[in-house]
Amino acid sequence: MAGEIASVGSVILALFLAGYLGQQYLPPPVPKVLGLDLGTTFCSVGVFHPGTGEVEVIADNEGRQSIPSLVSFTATEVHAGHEAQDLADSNPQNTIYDAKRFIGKVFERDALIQESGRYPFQVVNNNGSAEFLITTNRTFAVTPEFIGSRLLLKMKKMAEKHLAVPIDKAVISVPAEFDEMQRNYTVRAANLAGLEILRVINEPTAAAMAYGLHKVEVFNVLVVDLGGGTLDVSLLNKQGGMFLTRAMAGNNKLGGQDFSQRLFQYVAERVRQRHGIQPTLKEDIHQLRLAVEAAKLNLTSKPSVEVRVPLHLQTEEEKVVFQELITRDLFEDLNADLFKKILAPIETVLAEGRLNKEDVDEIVLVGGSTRIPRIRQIISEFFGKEPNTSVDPDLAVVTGVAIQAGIMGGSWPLQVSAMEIPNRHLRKTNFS
Ligand SMILES: *[C@@H]1O[C@H](CO)[C@@H](O)[C@H](O)[C@H]1NC(C)=O
Ligand SMILES: *[C@@H]1O[C@H](CO)[C@@H](O)[C@H](O)[C@H]1NC(C)=O
Ligand SMILES: *[C@@H]1O[C@H](CO)[C@@H](O)[C@H](O)[C@H]1NC(C)=O
Ligand SMILES: *[C@@H]1O[C@H](CO)[C@@H](O)[C@H](O)[C@H]1NC(C)=O
Ligand SMILES: CC(=O)N[C@H]1CO[C@H](CO)[C@@H](O)[C@@H]1O
Repeated sequence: MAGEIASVGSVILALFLAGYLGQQYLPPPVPKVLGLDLGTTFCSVGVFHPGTGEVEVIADNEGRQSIPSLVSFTATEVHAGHEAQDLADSNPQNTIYDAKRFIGKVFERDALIQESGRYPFQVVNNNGSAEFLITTNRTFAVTPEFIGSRLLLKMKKMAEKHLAVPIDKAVISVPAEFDEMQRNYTVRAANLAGLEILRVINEPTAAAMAYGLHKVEVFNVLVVDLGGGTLDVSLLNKQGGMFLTRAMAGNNKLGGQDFSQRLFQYVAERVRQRHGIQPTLKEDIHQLRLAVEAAKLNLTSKPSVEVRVPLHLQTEEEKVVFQELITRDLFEDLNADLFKKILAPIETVLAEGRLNKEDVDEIVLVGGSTRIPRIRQIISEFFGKEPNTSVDPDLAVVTGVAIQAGIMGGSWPLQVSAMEIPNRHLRKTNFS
């Protein structure tokens, strides 16, 4: 008996020692909180690694660090991200995108009808809130927050698979202009995905944090976010180490899609001049749009690109090859008036914040369209200084959210929990 007790005691002692010694050889601590960027067109998830102090934006099996914000319903399954995008052409009425534009919003009756006209899926009015009508082998309505939850669930699973631990806590970003209800419904989307939200932070604040601006001496930060369809400009003020949004302005009808459209119109006209016929076949238009999009992206790094597109035009069997050299100068000329529109909201936030442009300490660029060299030039000429561009503009927000997640997870040297002072009385000025 005494022997047994002694051996139990030594087992406990051995376990204790193993635990103690093991601590020194333990793998680095694993992130406990996710950073989520639930964007209108793309979503990303990142974590802060306490061991290395680095942010990692988590990639899927194919190395992609963002998933498209699409959810597609079939009779048997709900698909999110790239899988949903693959179904968009064959299942357009059940493939929902842009759900973020509807989340937590109460619409006037006419506004909702106007909104819904532009989508291939059906938007229905549930007492002022939008819902999407899905028809597979049965018909049902889903809410914008349900769509959000499927995207968040997908990212949660990507992160858990990559880190090999379950995670049920997160920080999430929202547009600075989101009101309390939109924030609440975004949190609800995360809750539906099995995530507890520790903090909601504004996207421009997150972008500023991605550049480490929470750690350096700056007072005024201007964030320009130019995405596929919208421009958002925010003026942030740092007070006692925390960011306060001082002013917001934007243009919700200006973005990369508009720049592509100008190039598309030009290319379509060149097809007509060369081949005597306007491209009207669906397949031709699709191919031209893909080529225009690729050319636009390439013109960011090259002064010119050769576009080559086989087209049917009219003839059923034979294709003609449309070929054209597109220069960056041409692309800039086609969009000159649109590019100039970027300055109006910038001037507005400076005026509302009662600042001169010289008072802006740092300029942060977010969104894929800020890669366009001419846009960077317009901004740097206006301020007489270079914007901060070292972080990938598509990943700046998720990077900052992951830093905030690291802070919330306690893996931060500073004893702080928040980087933002909420501003409930702010209104956004919209040009468009
Ligand atoms: C719809 O189709 C799926 C798979 O084919 C089936 O499991 C389900 O029972 C069907 N539902 C209805 C309402 O017919
Ligand atoms: C519809 O919304 C209004 C205000 O937003 C609310 O007072 C009312 O109870 C709602 N009705 C239903 C049926 O949910
Ligand atoms: C948002 O959620 C909070 C906490 O759950 C609640 O107190 C508040 O009333 C909600 N606000 C709106 C506008 O839904
Ligand atoms: C542009 O770049 C992509 C890859 O980044 C490439 O596949 C494509 O052929 C390039 N050229 C044009 C004319 O778009
Ligand atoms: C032009 C530029 O890169 N500016 C700043 C970007 O942000 C860092 C802070 O992390 C500054 O030190 C750079 O000067």
